[in-house]
Amino acid sequence: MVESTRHPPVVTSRASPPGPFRQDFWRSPLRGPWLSSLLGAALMPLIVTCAFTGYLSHAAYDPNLGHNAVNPGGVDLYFFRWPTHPAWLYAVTQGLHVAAGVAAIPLLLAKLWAVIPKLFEWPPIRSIAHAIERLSLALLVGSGLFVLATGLLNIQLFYAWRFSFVPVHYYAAILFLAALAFHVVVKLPVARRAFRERGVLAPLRESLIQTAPEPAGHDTTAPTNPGTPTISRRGFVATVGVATAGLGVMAGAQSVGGPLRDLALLTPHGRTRGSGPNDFQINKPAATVGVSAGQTGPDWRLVVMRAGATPLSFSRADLLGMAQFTYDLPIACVEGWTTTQRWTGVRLGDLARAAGAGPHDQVLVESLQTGGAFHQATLAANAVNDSRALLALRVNGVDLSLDHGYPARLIVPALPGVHCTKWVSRMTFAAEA
Ligand SMILES: Nc1nc2c(c(=O)[nH]1)N[C@H]1C(S)=C(S)[C@@H](COP(=O)(O)O)O[C@H]1N2
Ligand SMILES: [Mo]
Repeated sequence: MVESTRHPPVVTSRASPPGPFRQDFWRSPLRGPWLSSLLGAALMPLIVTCAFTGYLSHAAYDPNLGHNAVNPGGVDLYFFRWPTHPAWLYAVTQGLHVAAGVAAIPLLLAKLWAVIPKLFEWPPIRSIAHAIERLSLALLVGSGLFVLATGLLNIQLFYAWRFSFVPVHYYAAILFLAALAFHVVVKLPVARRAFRERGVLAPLRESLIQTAPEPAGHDTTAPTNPGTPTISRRGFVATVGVATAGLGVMAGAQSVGGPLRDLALLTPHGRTRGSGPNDFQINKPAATVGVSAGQTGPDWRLVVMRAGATPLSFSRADLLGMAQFTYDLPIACVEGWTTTQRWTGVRLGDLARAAGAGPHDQVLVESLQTGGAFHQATLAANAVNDSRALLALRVNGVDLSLDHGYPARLIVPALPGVHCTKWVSRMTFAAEA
């Protein structure tokens, strides 16, 4: 028998167990290198967006926020200081991160469906090269699903695990990107050939009747025993595309206001609670973190000091007696939701001067809340010195509600929501390291 070099005949090992391990088990005529390549190519811009905005998010978390930012081995991988202009910067980068990640889910599932015969290859290992390829695919798929799943659970506020989300999501993403780079290098020739032979988009012009299987061969996902198509490639790709766009819009809508906001159907912070001045999204209500009205009553004092110097103490009336400023600023959460409100309060710069802090001082802000990752935050000097950075006392013309941080909370332009500490009790200025 003469083997064709282009499509050598399928060698189904006699030892191959029945069912999915037999290549003729997988019958969809849609599967093949062209479909896998198209879905892979479509995933790339979403993955690049997630990777880039994820990196930016870690940069925005700097400086050290209660050890939440990831600085491997203490090495600062962020070669720039996160700016405080424009105020909506983090709302955009993190909104994109979450929208692109959510939009990738249907595409990734479709891609996995397209290549699933590879999972059941028999014999499982044919050579050392084959073993390396399969191991890299296991890493790629495993880390990819893990990064998406942890991200998805995080934006649903579901923390039913014991590890800390930030470093785990971060390192899994690095593993994924490394495995992806390897995969792209290995598969680029396959994709090139599929697109050259079939056209990049030409198969999308075929109707159901014209839908023919890709040629089967050794080491391909194209079926050796194709069934009759029940959907055209165009129909399949359009279905996945609509799911991708729809989920992306629903996730992205929580980063915008106005009527589009109502499209944020699948995320807990999508909708507002009512029409009152304090009825916007709440990340953690006071009761859930153990902050009570008793602690925030008339006896509450804000302690402000420069490290090592005599502490100053302010009552809420003292703070209201200082110069008040009002700005429209967003809270932009790492979970990909944003809400812009009108905040009124004291400039951080004025508190810094009152404490005798220098122009290059950072500030450690601590909350009445005792536990939890966000009971404190450190702001860099550029945030302290931004004239719109406030210790807010009021919102939309009324006192802050307890859930939004009464008696006083931080609101800082362009920083992640985690830096907007609620129920502030102490601010300590110190020179930046
Ligand atoms: N003390 C304290 N401050 C906090 C938090 C917290 O859990 N505890 N959550 C932060 C996070 S993650 C966000 S997104 C904002 C949300 O503010 P909101 O609850 O007023 O909407 O508050 C920040 N301030
Ligand atoms: Mo947040």
